[in-house]
Amino acid sequence: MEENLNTPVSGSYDENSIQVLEGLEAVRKRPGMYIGSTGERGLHHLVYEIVDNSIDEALAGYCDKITVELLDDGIIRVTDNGRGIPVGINPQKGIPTVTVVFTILHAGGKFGGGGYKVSGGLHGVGASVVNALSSWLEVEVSDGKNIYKQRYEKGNIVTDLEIIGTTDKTGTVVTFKPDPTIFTDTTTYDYDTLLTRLREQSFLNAGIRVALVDKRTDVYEPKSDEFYYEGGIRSYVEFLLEGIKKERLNNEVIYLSGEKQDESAEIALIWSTAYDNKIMSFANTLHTIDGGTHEQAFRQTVARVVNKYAHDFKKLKVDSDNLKGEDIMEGLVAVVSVKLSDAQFESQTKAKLGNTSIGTLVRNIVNDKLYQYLEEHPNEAKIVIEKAIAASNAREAAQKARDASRNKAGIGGKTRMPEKLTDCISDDPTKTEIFIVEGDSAGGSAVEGRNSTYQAILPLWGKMLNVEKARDDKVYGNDKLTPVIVALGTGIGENFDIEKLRYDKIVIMADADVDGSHIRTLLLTFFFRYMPQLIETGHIYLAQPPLYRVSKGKKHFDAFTDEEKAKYIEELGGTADVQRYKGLGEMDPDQLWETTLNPEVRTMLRVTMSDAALADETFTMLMGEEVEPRKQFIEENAVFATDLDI
Ligand code: TSJ
Repeated sequence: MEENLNTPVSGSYDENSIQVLEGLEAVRKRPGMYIGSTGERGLHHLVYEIVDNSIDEALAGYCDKITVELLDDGIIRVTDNGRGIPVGINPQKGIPTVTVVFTILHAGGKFGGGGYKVSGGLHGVGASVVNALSSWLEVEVSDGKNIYKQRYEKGNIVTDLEIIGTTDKTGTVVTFKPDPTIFTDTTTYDYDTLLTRLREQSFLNAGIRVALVDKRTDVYEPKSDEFYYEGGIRSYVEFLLEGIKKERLNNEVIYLSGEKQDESAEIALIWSTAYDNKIMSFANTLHTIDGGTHEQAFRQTVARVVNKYAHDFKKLKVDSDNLKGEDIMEGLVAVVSVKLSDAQFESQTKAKLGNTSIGTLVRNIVNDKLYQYLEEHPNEAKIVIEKAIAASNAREAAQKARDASRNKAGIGGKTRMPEKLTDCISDDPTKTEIFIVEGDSAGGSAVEGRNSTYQAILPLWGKMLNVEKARDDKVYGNDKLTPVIVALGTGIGENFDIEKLRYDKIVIMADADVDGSHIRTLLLTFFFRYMPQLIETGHIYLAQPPLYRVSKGKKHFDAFTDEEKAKYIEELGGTADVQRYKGLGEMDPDQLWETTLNPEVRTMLRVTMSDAALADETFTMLMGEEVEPRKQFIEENAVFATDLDI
């Protein structure tokens, strides 16, 4: 049949089209049934619904560019360079296929071709729903010869499918305006919401170019983004890793995949230095926010494989010990993407996958291929296991501390303070100071030398710790830190409440030697992980006991560094008596007051978040097996703090 410009492709409408209109009327009556909600989510869902069709065309291998444009007046335009929706007459309906797509409910997938086979949940309900919920919608199809166009209003056909021009290109353009009488909350699209979703789709469908262009003149500056990820979900994991700003523990993203019958699974993962995990799962490119069989299988099997490897290669101290799943998951960044023909979605939000067979597939892939990866990368395996052990120790320490801070209430509901705390007289938390002191003897001098009105002293350990003898996890894992938590009064973790802080300044007072550095690392790590707000609000300080006293006659200076010592000697005419201060434990109370406690003369360093983060890194590293590098590291990093505060 010869088709001319502006000639209807089909004749006027018969009983079929009346049926059509009835179908879409149901969508307008109960929109929530078809798109979940008529709020902001539903509004955005319209775009995804259209874009999904272009992605299907890309997956079928006929399209490599999709563009989404935001236009004024709430109008959206989606363009692809696929084959174009077929314009020929559909034999069953007697009208053009493209018209079927837009006017008959659930038309998607029912009309031949390679696309549309993946659908589930709200996905794939199709273009007709979008059409029904739009004030108007226009489709333009280029088939390499002609450009066809049809217009609809509220789902009703208002123009026949007409040829409006000629072209040597192929593709589909759909332009629509969501109906404000349906989307009563808002008809304003959020650029970033669309951006996130389109980026996600680009990751999950490697090699497709997706552009988002904001052309609205009324509200925003014009802006645009374009995605193209050759690496697929590997790129996704890299992207997530960048987002959390943590270091990687594996050299590269681990990629596992497999398929069986009509099911396939792809997994990309990497461990990082983060304390939580980020595991994103997808079924047929839909984000399964509530997880499901595929995600659960992944989590369980990663834990099982790491444990099995740790046992097989004797990486755990006690044979019977198993690392907990949550500790193995710490720092894990992963994307699990499965494809299956008959996806079953559970839960209210339809965002949880229910198919059991896909769980089996994921389990088999992770069991075989992750184990193999660990075998082939023993250094990475070691780091992953050490990280899990560190997580386990930290978790246990936190639990103990939490228990301690819950059981602390004494008579009359007043908190019973730790026995070792010598408190100050004032209870004005804007003026008081607490010195956390290393060792009992230093504690004794500090108690005598302090200003008892506003300075409290808490000795931490009975005797100095020896780095080589006391494993960090032992120190960290027992309840030695409980008195600190109780004395501060704030509680820790999610129970932390800065309003309950009992002191203005929390001063860590330890020697400038290896043991002192060790204690600073432990305390800073603890504050960083469980009371970061104390650091953020500038309450944590490091006392700076001087290293030398430089004196000549009646004049004397305290020097905190070798450079300072040299400077003072110079100032005193080139010769002076130099006395090296011994440890805090050997200072008498007056000396301690004069050099370290007295606000008039002392030097203290206020700890910043980056200091504490560094301590935390150090700590994680200290969890390692070998003593020598640990000791060396401590010596090289004996000083942490920066901001001077006198
Ligand atoms: F469905 C829709 F209207 F929402 C929509 C579909 C919107 C947009 C922007 C694009 C598309 C779309 C559909 N792009 N490409 C296609 N391809 C087909 O519909 C198509 C073309 C040819 C054949 C074939 O078997 O020859 C099969 C199909 C499914």
